[in-house]
Amino acid sequence: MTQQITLALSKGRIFEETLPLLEAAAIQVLEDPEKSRKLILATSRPEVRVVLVRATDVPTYVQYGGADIGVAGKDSLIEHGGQGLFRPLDLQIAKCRVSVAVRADFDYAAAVRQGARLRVATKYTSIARDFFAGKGVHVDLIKLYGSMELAPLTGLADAIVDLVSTGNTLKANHLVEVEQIMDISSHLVVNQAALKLKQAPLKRIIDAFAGAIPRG
Ligand code: PRT
Ligand code: MG
Repeated sequence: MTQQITLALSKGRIFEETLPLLEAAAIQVLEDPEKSRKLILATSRPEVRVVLVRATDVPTYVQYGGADIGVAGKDSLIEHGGQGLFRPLDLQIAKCRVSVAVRADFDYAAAVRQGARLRVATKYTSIARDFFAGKGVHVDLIKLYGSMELAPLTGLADAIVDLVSTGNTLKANHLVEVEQIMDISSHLVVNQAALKLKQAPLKRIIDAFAGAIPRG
């Protein structure tokens, strides 16, 4: 009996950048998620299907076995905590960094030096809490789910912790990057029980991905 494999991906950059890796595993996704409203996509391999979930939900799907395997940003993995996940590969895709940014007219260095309490808005509360605790900077964290760039512009916060790739979004909103917290890329995550029960088909996918990871 062939074992069914469910792969969790998010639409957008992770989906796009995972396609060449799937290609290396001889798996073609048969539908374009930008054109279809379907959340379950068939592939050229009848035993493999792709489920589309929010980027931040990929670790949760894989943890509880809603998917056997998934691709998730290190940012999402840290915020999730990683329980129940085996993380065999850094795929070196969807790269960016987590940074602290403030309004161009806000003196971040002075605020930190003076020991002021910083108001920091972010979707990444776990990363932000650890980072500022490590620096001995007191922060009030404000949890947001999107459009972080707006927070310093409206007076909601002094600073944001967000993902940056080209820096264009910060620039367009008159924000400046004042600290780089960590580099981010996407990782392959596997459900720990599935790894034992579906070892052979999962190992084939992991090995094919490993051989196709982009360099640099
Ligand atoms: O969009 P949605 O709210 O559904 O979820 P999401 O934003 O978490 O998902 P998605 O698909 O946008 O991102 C998925 C993953 O891609 C993230 O978890 C990261 O690991 C990775 N990634 C890589 C990025 C970026 N680069 C990135 N630039 N995720 C988001 N961005 C955003 C960033 O938040 C900011 O708004 O792009 C903007 C900055 O880009 P630049 O190029 O202007 O600096
Ligand atoms: Mg997004």
